[in-house]
Amino acid sequence: MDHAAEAHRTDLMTITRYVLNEQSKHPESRGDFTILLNHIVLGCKFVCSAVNKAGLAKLIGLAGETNVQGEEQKKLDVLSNEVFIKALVSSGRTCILVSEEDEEATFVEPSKRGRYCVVFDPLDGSSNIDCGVSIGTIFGIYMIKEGGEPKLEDVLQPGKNMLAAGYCMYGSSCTLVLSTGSGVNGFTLDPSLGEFILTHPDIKIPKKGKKYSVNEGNAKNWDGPTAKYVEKCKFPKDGSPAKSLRYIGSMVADVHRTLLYGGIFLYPADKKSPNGKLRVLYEVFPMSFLMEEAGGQAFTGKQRALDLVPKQIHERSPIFLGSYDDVEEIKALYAAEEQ
Ligand code: FBP
Repeated sequence: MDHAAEAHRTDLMTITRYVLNEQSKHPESRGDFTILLNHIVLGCKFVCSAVNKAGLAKLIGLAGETNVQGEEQKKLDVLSNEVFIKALVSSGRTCILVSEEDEEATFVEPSKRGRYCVVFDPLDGSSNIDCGVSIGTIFGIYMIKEGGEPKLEDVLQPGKNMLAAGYCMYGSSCTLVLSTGSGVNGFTLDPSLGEFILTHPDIKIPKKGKKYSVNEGNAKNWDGPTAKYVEKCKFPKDGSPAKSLRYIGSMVADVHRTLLYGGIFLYPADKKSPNGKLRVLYEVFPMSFLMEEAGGQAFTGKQRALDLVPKQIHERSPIFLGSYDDVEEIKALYAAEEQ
């Protein structure tokens, strides 16, 4: 018997054990973050099981309501949002919740309040729900000042002030990718144990990639630098091989592939959507936080994405994120445009 392999196989690094280890590095910590994260993990497990059995449980299709973005809500959108709101409030560690599905921020009642603000997209990639293509949950965590009365400004902060961010992808396997500000780690749900096990330790995105990910259907509305960049991906003039296009249409899935394989994901502004499509607080910021923690970059076309200061909770922003060198190329094209 290969005892080393056996020892490794039986030495289960669950996400809770991982976060407790991280917590032990902060003697001042009271364990609140670990408790909060466990409630987020519970929400992800619930949504994972609901997504897996959606077709069987009649959870496919529309809920008959429209969200603040003017999008028709899917049954799974509404269910996921409800599960996360209840899990986060019942953690007793949150004070403000911002969800893609709710017009207003939720201020937790004082008796159940804690110091964390959670911004989240309960189910990202709605257009792919009914056809069983990978979708996900995205979240970011801020903390309010000690003893402060929670106010909206506590979430309208630059992304660089986030304490932690992550996403959970519901695909061929269920993978939760998390950063608490010291690197990025991926955990895969072992359905037989009901536990997220560390499978992708210390993820580092390759410095340069062979793939680009964008909805080319919007090409006619793109600005100069974006059009030039995608042209360069397809027809490089420096003798390097052309990049391959990969676009799933679920940000979680497209960013997950980009994080592991390298390359670039972009949802630029265009004449139709002058501020792009993706939302700053619960899509752009968490993914940019993870990308920088993994050695990549995230750029808005004007600035470092994490330096943005949102003015309202559902604000949108263009985004270019991925391998360091690939994002450098698009930054150079925008800089040239400025001159
Ligand atoms: P929601 O599904 O949560 O609204 O997210 C937006 C999203 O689906 C992203 O996941 C994805 O990257 C993008 O929109 C796809 O947009 P498009 O269909 O315009 O390419």
